[in-house]
Amino acid sequence: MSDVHTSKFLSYVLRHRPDSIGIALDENGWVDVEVLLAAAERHGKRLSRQLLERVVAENDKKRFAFSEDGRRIRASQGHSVSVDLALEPIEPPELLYHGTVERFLESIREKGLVRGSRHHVHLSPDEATARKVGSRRGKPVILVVEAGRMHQAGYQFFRSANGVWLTESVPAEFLRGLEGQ
Ligand code: HQG
Repeated sequence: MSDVHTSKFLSYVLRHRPDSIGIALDENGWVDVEVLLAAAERHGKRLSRQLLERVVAENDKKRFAFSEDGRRIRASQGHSVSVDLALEPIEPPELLYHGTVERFLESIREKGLVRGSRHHVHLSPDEATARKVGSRRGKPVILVVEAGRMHQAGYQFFRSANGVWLTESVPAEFLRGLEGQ
């Protein structure tokens, strides 16, 4: 399998549908590498430990990680299945960014940012990353999130292993447009 195909396959089974190849994730989202390789093979996807290692190391967004002992693998964020990534809440920077598109703005102004089918709302540490996230859906619109003020108000923030900031929701009062956009 190509690296891109492997990354898409891993996203699907490690974030959304482990049951589609008959595996279960543990409560922290890990699965044994040997179990994953055997299950993938049964479902017609021939992977190797070497291919997984390359995808973990080289994936553009570092979507996957091995456990410290190298025996297990998980997605670093983006799950829709229930997992506890055991992330510690940490203090966010004053400002974070969210990339979206025009057609969602009316609803975002009304409801704030909501997590939809994912566990958390995903926020970017910088404008350029937010722009890339928004571009997946069309012409990007960047929203500025007053994360420092949210944190003071008691909202929790987490940072995934690949640097994505996560929070449960962002009420509209903490959002503003990017100046000069
Ligand atoms: C929008 C990718 C209407 C929100 C990326 C977004 C990221 C609302 C979409 C990661 C809304 C959700 C996550 C509201 C939020 N009304 N629309 N109240 N609140 N939205 O894909 O942030 O490739 O679940 O603006 O790089 O786009 O998967 O979230 O457009 O890090 O590794 O609803 O996914 O990473 O879409 O992207 P998503 P996202 P991966």
